[in-house]
Amino acid sequence: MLTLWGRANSSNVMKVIWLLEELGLPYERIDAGGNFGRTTTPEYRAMNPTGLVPTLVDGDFTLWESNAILRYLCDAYASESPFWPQAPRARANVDRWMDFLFTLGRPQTVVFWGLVRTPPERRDHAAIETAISEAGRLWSILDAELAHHPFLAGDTLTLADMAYGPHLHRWFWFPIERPAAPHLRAWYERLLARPAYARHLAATPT
Ligand SMILES: N[C@@H](CCC(=O)N[C@@H](CS)C(=O)NCC(=O)O)C(=O)O
Repeated sequence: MLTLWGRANSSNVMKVIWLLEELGLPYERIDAGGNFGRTTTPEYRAMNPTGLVPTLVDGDFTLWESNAILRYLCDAYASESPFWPQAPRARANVDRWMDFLFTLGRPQTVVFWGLVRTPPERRDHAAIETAISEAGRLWSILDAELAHHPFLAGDTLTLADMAYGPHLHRWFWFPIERPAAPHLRAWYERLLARPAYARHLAATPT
């Protein structure tokens, strides 16, 4: 049995849940991080010295870093799956988009923390506005890519879509003005049509 440590409202946990659900793998999830705590205990730190979530335990194997977990699950349990294709160029394309999330994640995190996790009286509106503008510019890069195919890395769902899934929902949920991005919106609607996405990733951000 796989065990996933991490609270269900963490974007990095959500993408792992989504993959587990898409693959139909049995797993147990243990709430940890945020208000649940548990990540400062010596037991948790022995599994994951960063004290962050998620952490995956598979028998005597423990793994942290969400993208590494996604790749491990595909390799170990679904090596023929199109989620992480084996052909070098197709795989590199998926990896490229997963890595680009580190760039987009910077302004997106400022917006998320500013609008969701910070009380209104303590918000840095100038920083939030700058981040909205930068995130919008970066999401537009995905919008342009999605003009050519229905999913981020091609014609089928891959780990690239899963990596962005939580952030995409938040982007459309934020009460902000966004640049027009029809392909991004169509992609979001396409993801919402997947039961696992609708159920686990499209809740109100908290
Ligand atoms: N690069 C790490 C980042 C993990 C991370 O930052 N997790 C956040 C939640 S999204 C966390 O643990 N925050 C502290 C907490 O929840 O207690 C990954 O992708 O797994």
